Amino acid sequence: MAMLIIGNHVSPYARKGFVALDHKGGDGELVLNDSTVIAEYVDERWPAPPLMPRGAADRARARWMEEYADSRLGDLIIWRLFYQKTIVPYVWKREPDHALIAQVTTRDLPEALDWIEARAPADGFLFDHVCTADFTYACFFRNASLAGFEIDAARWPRTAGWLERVRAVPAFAGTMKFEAAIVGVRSPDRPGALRAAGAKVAEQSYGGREPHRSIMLGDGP
Ligand SMILES: N[C@@H](CCC(=O)N[C@@H](CS)C(=O)NCC(=O)O)C(=O)O
Repeated sequence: MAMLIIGNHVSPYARKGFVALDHKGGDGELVLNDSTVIAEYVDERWPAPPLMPRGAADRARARWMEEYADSRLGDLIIWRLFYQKTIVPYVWKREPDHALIAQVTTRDLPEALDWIEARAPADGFLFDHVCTADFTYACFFRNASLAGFEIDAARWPRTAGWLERVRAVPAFAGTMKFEAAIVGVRSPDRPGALRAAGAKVAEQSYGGREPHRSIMLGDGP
């Protein structure tokens, strides 16, 4: 099994790729772009255990659930909340936009969680076995947690219970030690920190020594 994933476990998109690969029990050298493309490739290339449900209708539903998370939760959790709570103060050394943080945590994310709660499984996973779509939600809410937002289990019990089950899947749980090794660590020191934590890290680093302006937001120092 041969794949090289460029990224680290603090990105929900990169984490999705690592989890998909670890769920199959592999590692390697092939370069692809986009977490959805990577997870689907991994699933097609190494079919067991499956990362998509069986049946065309469920597979279409799984892709929509994943897409909602990648776009809507990506916008709310990564580009607004995580960006304002971590990148702006600690990387750019600027005062975060507190009004934007308040809007996301008190209005936008609760609305998204109401949408998710209506679709979250009462037990088990979204489909009959854990799939990329389940992992994707756990990835985004892991970043919400790193940015200080936890799911209120009294208000969204199905979502909270479901994501707890997803986090316990070994491929996902296994990412925690790598995340812990790099949170707060500067980019040039991350390969060493990851190796010390037992991760397989490529010889060549694709990370720059200094942070660059966000391509996605057109924002920087
Ligand atoms: N659709 C892409 C999104 C990947 C993405 O946006 N990653 C963020 C990090 S979480 C990034 O590359 N940001 C770089 C930037 O803002 O310049 C995927 O699913 O892999």
